[in-house]
Amino acid sequence: MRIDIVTCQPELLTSPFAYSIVKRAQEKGLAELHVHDLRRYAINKHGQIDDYVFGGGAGMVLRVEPIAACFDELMAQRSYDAIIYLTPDGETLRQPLVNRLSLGENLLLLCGHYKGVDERIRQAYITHEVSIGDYVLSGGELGAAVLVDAVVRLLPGVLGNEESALSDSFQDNLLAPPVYTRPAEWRGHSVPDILLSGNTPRVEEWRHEQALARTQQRRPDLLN
Ligand code: 6GU
Repeated sequence: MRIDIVTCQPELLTSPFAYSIVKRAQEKGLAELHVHDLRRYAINKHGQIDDYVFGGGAGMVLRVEPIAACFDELMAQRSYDAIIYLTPDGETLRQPLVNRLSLGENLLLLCGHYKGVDERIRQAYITHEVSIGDYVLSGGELGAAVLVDAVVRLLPGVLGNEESALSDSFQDNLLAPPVYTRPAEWRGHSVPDILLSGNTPRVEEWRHEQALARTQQRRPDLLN
């Protein structure tokens, strides 16, 4: 999968992709990430990309021309399965949407900033508007990093068998069960006996019960 990310703060998107699973996915050639600095498409030599909001009010809005110039250049080179605008008024990102996006070949992400982008960009180019939760961030970059991480780890070959995404919380609408490692006893707190029993079917049964109980307690909304 190739993911292009258009932003006016490219520095915010360097470290999120330089570690761990997303880094490994790139090294294996399973994900190709490209961050594009909107400033390179500025309308004048002062590097202008935004402007005052028509009708008055505080804050600046990203102008159409830099975004259109950048998008047109990218879209002339390949077709995109989704063109996603990261914005607090978008659809809340949940696992089913992540799963669907992970099936694409090329994704194009646009990070909003300040008061947002000119509405005409949304109408002309954007196929999906995505929020990562009900709070306001300074820009779409952290949302883009979250989306990329969630999508890339699902690409075939990225996770090893033992880290398989199939056992993730949310993949089956259940939270993950508790896990333990050595030592079997710590400050008087011991690991549940069943996990030391070697009885795999009973362990799986216990994990399912724990997942259900935890979901019932913490996220009953997931059980409908
Ligand atoms: Cl994607 N962007 C911004 N600016 N704020 C957000 C968000 C995104 N998701 C939640 N809040």
